[in-house]
Amino acid sequence: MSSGRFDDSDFVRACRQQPHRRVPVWFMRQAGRSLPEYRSVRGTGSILDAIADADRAAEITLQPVRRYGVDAAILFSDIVVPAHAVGFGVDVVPGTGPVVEHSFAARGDLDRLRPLDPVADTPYVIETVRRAVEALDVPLIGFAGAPFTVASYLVEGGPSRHHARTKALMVGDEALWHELMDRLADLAIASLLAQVEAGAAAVQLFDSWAGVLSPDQYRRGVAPHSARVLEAVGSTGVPRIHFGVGTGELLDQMGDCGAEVVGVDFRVPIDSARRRVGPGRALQGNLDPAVVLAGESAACDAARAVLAANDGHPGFVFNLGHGVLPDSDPDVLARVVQVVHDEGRVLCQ
Ligand code: 1CP
Repeated sequence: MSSGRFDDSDFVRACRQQPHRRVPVWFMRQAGRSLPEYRSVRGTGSILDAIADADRAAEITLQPVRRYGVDAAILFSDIVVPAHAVGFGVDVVPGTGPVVEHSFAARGDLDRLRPLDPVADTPYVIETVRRAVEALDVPLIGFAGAPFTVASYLVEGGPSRHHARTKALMVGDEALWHELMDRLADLAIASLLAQVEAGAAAVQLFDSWAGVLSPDQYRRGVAPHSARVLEAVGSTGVPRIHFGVGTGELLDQMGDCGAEVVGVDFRVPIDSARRRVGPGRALQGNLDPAVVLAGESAACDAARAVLAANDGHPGFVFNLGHGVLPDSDPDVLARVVQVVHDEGRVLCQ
């Protein structure tokens, strides 16, 4: 399989480091609270209800493409959907994020993580992908949470700053840790394969919280599992993006996990990230989302600095260094898209 009718899109070609017309751009969390049209269809209550409603979820997926003219859409869903769907007992609380009823603490909790059957357990995800792809004229990015980041919610019971219990399990009971990571890798693989089958033209593996780990912890406890997920999706032929926050010291290892594209947060300039990741991988990033709050001129200047640090390299997808902040002005983001499209250079090698 390949990215099908989107093989010639700027986004897919940039992921593959092939010559293309303009620097592609999309934003993590481009759908969401910063958009008035999102707030008007989102409804109240758990986001899981909106995700389970394919009509609403497909509409929310399309909104940022209409609004910003970005080069890719991202599926409206959440990283905890597979764990929720197999009955682990996780909800997403408005204003907080994922919250787990009984956190993962002992071997017996593995039984609460049976394999995911995407058709039976998450038919709404497949339906949302199908509907969105039918309506879109840019590629749709499917996604999953990487095993470590999903594990951090299941073990901590909710959002956490230090991820201390998760790290303690990782180093204190390695056997159980690897079994937990295996189960979560299986969930991610099943979910990603189903999304690609339904029409996603690329996938992103979100390891948002991997930056709390030392290089050695990452090597022993995390990298093999993320690599297994990425490798399993490799058979589909769609580009794979591997993203984390605060991962400056892990970029070399993340680049070795098999993805075509490595996501870079705002802490590491694109040129130094390229040296750390090495040749053969495209990069995605890395405008600081906070700069968007500083207004149009500051945001556009910072976007130009990101473009300058990339210096025309064809293996580059413009994005934020993390997700759009809820208070962002959509007009500023729209201007950033224009600047990237008008001023970004793509030098053919
Ligand atoms: O309406 C709401 O309830 C608002 C918040 C929200 C949204 C818009 C949550 C709760 N999830 C989502 C959708 C979502 N989540 C998307 C699709 C939208 C898009 O990107 O345009 C995606 C890709 C995610 C992925 C996700 N969920 C990640 C990885 C990306 C990242 O930002 O690092 C993570 C860590 C989550 C967990 C999560 N879900 C929601 C919140 C507030 C959080 C973070 C909580 C925390 O700080 O730990």
